[in-house]
Amino acid sequence: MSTPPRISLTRFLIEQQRDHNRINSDLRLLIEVVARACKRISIAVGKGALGGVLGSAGTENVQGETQKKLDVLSNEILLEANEWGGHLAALASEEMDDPHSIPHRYPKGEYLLVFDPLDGSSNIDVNISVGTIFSVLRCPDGVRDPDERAFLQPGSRQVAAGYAVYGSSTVLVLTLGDGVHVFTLDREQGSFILTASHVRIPEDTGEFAINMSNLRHWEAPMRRYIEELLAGKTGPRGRDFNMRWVASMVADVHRILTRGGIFIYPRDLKDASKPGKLRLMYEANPMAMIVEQAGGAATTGRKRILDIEPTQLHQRVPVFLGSKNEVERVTAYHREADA
Ligand code: AHM
Ligand code: MG
Repeated sequence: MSTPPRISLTRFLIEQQRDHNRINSDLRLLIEVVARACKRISIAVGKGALGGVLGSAGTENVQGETQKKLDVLSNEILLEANEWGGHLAALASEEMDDPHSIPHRYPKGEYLLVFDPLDGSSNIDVNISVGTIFSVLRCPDGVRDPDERAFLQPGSRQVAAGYAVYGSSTVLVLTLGDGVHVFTLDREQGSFILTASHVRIPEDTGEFAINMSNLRHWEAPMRRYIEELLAGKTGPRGRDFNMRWVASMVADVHRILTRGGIFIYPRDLKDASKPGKLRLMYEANPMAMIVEQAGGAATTGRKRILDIEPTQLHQRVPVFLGSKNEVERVTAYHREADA
């Protein structure tokens, strides 16, 4: 019996372009460059204390969160890798107040890249999985110098989305709008190898992921949903549910992609100015595209995430995503309560 060929990310992308006409050479280059940057970030994360990269950078980002050294370093790696290739019109990131223009000395391309360079950064110093999340949009026609407005497009217009998890192995998950594909980093060879194609999230699940410490701040339909899960076999659901919370969205979403589950970061009433914790453009939208492409669902509890018309680069949204039947149930509870 012959072993199946090892398909590298490079080969996968070339075949997507040549055989399926799904991407052009600029988008192929863009994905390759992001993947290369993720390899560098993976190496920096893997060195841990030996690399001198743990701890706080002593600065704050636009959302008033303290930046870790690795947040700053990962942002620089992604910027530097993507500036000069000619495939981008501009970049934006969780760690930068405003979009970053392509320096005039380099050519400009037709795509916009927006990313969370190191998601789950509260886990960096304790050796728990962190990751990178990215979303690719097209620069609107006729816009030469894109500012924040160019990025404010609904998630349904993403042309690609993905994330990397820096865990016990490094994986890169990618969608180009035709299913979800998983690549695992072969550390000896330094290349991402396709290890799962057209991944599907089971429609039913017995696992939920949420930060339970916020329970007292949740809205009524949200409490109803979780109380029913917690009641288990003897409650209205008639079966037991299990809970997992890594506090790294990339790791929690990756578990859901692998074996199902529902991930929730709901709106809470702790701070009325913040409709949720997670950011639409570089957390919710790319993850929603991936989850939908894998047969799951992603809503704010009230509407589809990918249909939101963004108003700000750093805006926050409630996030409910994963196994379809659970996401639909909790969304129905919110709609019933509103009616
Ligand atoms: P970050 O982008 O600053 O790391 O914040 C996002 C993270 C998510 O990865 C994770 O799901 C959530 O924040 C964890 O929040 P909490 O600290 O409430 O558990
Ligand atoms: Mg994040």
